[in-house]
Amino acid sequence: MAEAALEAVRRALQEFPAAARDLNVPRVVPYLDEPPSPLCFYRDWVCPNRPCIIRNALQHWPALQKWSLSYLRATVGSTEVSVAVTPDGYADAVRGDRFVMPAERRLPISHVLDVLEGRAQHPGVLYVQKQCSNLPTELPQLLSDIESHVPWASESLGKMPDAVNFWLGDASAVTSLHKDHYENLYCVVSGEKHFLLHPPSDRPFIPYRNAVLVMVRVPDRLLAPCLPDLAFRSLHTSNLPAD
Ligand SMILES: O=C(O)CCC(=O)C(=O)O
Repeated sequence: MAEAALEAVRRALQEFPAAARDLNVPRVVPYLDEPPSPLCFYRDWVCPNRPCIIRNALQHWPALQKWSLSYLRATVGSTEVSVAVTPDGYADAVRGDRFVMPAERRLPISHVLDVLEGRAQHPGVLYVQKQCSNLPTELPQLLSDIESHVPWASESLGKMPDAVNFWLGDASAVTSLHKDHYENLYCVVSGEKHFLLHPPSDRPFIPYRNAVLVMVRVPDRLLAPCLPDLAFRSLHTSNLPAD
């Protein structure tokens, strides 16, 4: 009897993610043709944890017209920024029992652009990707090309952004599955970005376990796509997503 009840619970749990999606998760992420009002943004998207794609939100940013590769080269080409370097593009990735952080190099933006354009070689995959407001701290010359915050979002959330980050990479740079403790506004100035989103109802089915936090630590010449040979530096153990 108890076994039958347990089996029924197991079955119900197995069906739960699909049922929750059917009930509550739109099949496609909706497009808005203009930015929502602060109230609508909060009510319709932030509160129910729903993603949306907003068109025509950044038209007034000079960056949209200006940020070509040649402009970036001329304006910030010689500026050194922190660049994540990985053997295969997977930064902050779980490998076996380890959570592997990328190596970090200080490189001039012009070198990153050369590599992205195929004009220069660098071992591994380069990705300008920081979470600590690298736009104002590392590339202040670009600030006049954007707004320092997105006014309708700041009003909606009742605060200014905690961080304003600049990301630059190509299709091989992949950020691992994670949950942010922030609301994110991702402003695509050029190119495209693919996100794989899970609804909150998937959370119990995404495996978590303890992983040893390590960092890729190899000379550049060894950053070849052969992970098993890489050396790692242990940082500390932390509770992190398993996949
Ligand atoms: O752009 C990326 O690669 C990652 C962005 C990210 O981590 C995020 O939006 O939470």
